[in-house]
Amino acid sequence: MTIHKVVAELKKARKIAILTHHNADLDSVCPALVLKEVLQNQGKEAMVGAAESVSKGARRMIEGHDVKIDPDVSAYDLVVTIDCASPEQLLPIKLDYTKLVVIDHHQPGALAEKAVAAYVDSTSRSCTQIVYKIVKEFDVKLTPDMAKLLIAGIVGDTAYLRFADIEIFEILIELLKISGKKYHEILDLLGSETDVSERIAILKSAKRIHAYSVGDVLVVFSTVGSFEASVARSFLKLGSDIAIVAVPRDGAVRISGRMNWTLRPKLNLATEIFKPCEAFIGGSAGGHDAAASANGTKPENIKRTFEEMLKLLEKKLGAKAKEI
Ligand SMILES: [Mn+2]
Repeated sequence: MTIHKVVAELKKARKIAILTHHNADLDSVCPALVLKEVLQNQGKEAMVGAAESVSKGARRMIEGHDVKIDPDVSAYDLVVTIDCASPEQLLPIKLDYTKLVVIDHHQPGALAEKAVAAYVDSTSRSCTQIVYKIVKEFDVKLTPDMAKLLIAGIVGDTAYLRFADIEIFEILIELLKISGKKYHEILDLLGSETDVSERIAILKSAKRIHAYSVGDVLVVFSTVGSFEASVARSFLKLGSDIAIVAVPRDGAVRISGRMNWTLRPKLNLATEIFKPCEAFIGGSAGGHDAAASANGTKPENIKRTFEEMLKLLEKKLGAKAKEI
């Protein structure tokens, strides 16, 4: 899996659809828009689409740009997915794997396996820096708007550079110069008050918490109607070390997990806790060591899934769970 195979496919194609996952975040939709513009500059037809919706946090940053929701991509000769590991994250968009190229930084999932070309680097802190490298393979000059979008994508997936590595800082120096903006001006564009509906979701979910101590690790489980990632992050701020939040839907379930960064040497949330539960939720799981997600078709199994996850945590952490 090399970057060159992906670049070769992009250069060959004439009409390209670039797709991002449900509730598209900064690290998916911003680089997608940059890649689109670069391809258009090469005389190609290109479009960006998101499955279901674009996240609130990203909408402000991409104002004035065109992102199609659940587009029909059957007429495109190449479909590129950005920041997606599993096909469920792209539903209801129908994919033709014979035209699929995957660019991602999660643990390699079902999408990359089936694609004609894939570049998946799970050591990369953001998908945006991978797209930056791909864009560099084309003979283009980045515009201030492209630079701004790339900075936003990187900042979005590194918790405001908290998890940035040297490569990211090097890229950022170049991008900030091109953008003509000061770093705080970009942060201002990103920062927005948490919406009241999101705060209500957090409080409602807090009322439904089941909390456990597993040795000295505090774990909470809950359910919510939406904003599950934001809810899980809030529970970490409340004091838990691991927060797992499920969204039951009609015939579908999404689960989001967040873990305190300091537990990384002991535990990989995506591969050791979420992945083994795929059968219970009837779907697939993926993500990173400290942030995982799962999509499935069995909302009736949420309780069983939580029980199984707790058992796995007990095993991994070598302690019995006690309800708090
Ligand atoms: Mn990402």
